[in-house]
Amino acid sequence: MPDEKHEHRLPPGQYLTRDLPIYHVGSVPPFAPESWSLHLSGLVRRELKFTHEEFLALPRAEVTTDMHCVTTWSRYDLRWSGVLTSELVRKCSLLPEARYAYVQTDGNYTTILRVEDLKAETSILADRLDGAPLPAENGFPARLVVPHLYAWKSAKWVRAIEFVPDYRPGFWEARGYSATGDAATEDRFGE
Ligand SMILES: Nc1nc2c(c(=O)[nH]1)N[C@H]1C(S)=C(S)[C@@H](COP(=O)(O)O)O[C@H]1N2
Ligand SMILES: [Mo]
Repeated sequence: MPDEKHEHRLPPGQYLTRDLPIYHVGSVPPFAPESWSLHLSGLVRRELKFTHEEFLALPRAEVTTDMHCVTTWSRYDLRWSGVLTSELVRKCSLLPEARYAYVQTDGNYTTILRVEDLKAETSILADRLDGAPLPAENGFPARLVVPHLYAWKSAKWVRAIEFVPDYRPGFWEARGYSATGDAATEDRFGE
């Protein structure tokens, strides 16, 4: 990779790791394909609910991105494939008042992102990693990857995204972490 990019690539306060640590609260939730669904709701013109089969039939894309955990590890060059979140946002057609996306997962984790973070071109709801199905512990069957934000915003086992007008804290945000979580500016903690 080009050397002149390197110093900007590793965000401040991070160190590089070669493996991908598994990091989550609680245990890996079971996946039941028959009852699984992905729900997009809130300030949308079209509320959408996909079965697993329907999710698999959505237009697919691939992105290669870095991951930055707020506990200071960073990992380069993870190759994700799945459905771009910009595509999901387009499909449900947001109302102008939609400013935040509140994300809920199996296992009752929650987080919140700005709508513009989901519209970013490298944000994806992934179900494959490095050419293989995503391992359960990394979020199968659908995990967010929003590479420019600290990875607590990249929720694993996503089941619902609700578009809301105002900020509301998710699991880590309620415990002092940032509403926005921008890794490049070391935006780790909330007010
Ligand atoms: N559902 C859920 N998603 C989650 C978490 C979690 O606790 N629960 N932890 C986040 C954090 S803090 C990190 S660093 C990444 C780790 O992703 P990985 O285990 O695939 O490396 O998952 C994020 N997504
Ligand atoms: Mo993390």
